[in-house]
Amino acid sequence: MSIIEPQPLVNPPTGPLFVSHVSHFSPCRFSLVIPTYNERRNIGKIVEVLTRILDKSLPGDYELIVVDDDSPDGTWEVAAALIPNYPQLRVMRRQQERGLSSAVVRGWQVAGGDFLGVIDGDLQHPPEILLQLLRAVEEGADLAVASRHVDGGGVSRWSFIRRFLSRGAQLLGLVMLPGVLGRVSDPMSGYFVVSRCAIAGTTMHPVGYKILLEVLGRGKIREISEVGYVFCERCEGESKVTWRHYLDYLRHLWRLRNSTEGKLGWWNKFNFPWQRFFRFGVVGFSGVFVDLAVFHFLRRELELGLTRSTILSAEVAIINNFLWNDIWTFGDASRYQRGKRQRLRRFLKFNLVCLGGVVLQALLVFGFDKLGLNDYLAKLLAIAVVTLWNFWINLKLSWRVTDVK
Ligand SMILES: Nc1nc2c(ncn2[C@@H]2O[C@H](COP(=O)(O)OP(=O)(O)OP(=O)(O)O)[C@@H](O)[C@H]2O)c(=O)[nH]1
Ligand SMILES: [Mg+2]
Repeated sequence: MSIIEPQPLVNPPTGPLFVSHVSHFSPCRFSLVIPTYNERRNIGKIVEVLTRILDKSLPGDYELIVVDDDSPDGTWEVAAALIPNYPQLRVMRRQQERGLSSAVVRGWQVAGGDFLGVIDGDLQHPPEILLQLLRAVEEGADLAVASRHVDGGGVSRWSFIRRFLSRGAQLLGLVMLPGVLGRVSDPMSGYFVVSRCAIAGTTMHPVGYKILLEVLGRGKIREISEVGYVFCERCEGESKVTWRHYLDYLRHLWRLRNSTEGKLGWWNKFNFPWQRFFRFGVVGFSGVFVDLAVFHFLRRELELGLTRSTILSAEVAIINNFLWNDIWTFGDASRYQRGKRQRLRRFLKFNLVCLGGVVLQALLVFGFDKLGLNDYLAKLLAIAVVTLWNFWINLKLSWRVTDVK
């Protein structure tokens, strides 16, 4: 009869969520944290795949750290039983704390790596691109993010509601914390590698799921790289995402925004692209004339009705603005997204953002009017706010201009 020896687990650190400059644990090149909760059916597979990949490129110079929050399905136990076959594997069982983001930081706190990473334990993040992320930080990036919103990226079979919520959450973040979320195309990603020195010495205060926000908001991140990936469907186990996580996300944004570091970070990092904004304004101004000219032609020459003429002329103006913005305002970004499909997507997004702008304008005029402002002043103010909205959201969501090198 063989007796399975209980494997020693890593003690969870306590106190502030703080990664030190110099690790007190066995040094290595790369430490990858795998946060888990009820992933007993996935853990063996992911450890096997990651080990196969990392053994080839970093033999003996990496570690996998499973941080499990005392899963009722005994994930930590299953993971610990793998240790004899996987010498690079370490397992932490947390019983006093819970939560994905804090689990990641606790894992990094016991890590010995110069580069620190995180990957989901449910195989939804393709391990195949891990080496690309690692290479990017080795070549000098402070942070390398796996993104669903760049070339080669996407989601496999998300429902409309989930896509909508994900984009809505990003939009809200772009408005509340432009200098943080606007830096990458996929701030919601939970798959990335960061260099230790970029986050060392900073106390983290994450809430909920989005640890990348914390790293972007509080870390010393100068150079960023992105690698496209497709977020796969879960094959085993269940998602832990609930409505509470959306509330956590709001609390997290609010906390980051209000924290001193967050505020400083906001101003320091918020490098408003004035030149681009000027071009966007010029293009928008040209659109007014296109709109009026087409409106005149439709009404006088074709004798179309008022509503049809208004809608058609507005759409022609939108097409005019889109083309100029694509060639001129955001020409540098378009050059990297040349395909017909990509251009069509940009155009549809541009339309949607403009439509959102019209609704926003109506709401603002109504609000300013209630505050007792003169009609014309209310309209002018609303136009100014909506121009900023159109510019910023198009910059980040349609043309995806980020800090990424
Ligand atoms: N340690 C720890 N890990 C967690 C916790 N919640 C989720 N995880 C792990 O974090 C990873 C992502 O969680 P998921 O629930 O799969 O979230 P998701 O991938 O964003 O969403 P789905 O597509 O719905 O699966 C998985 O490996 C989970 O097991 C937690 O509270 N503590
Ligand atoms: Mg998942």
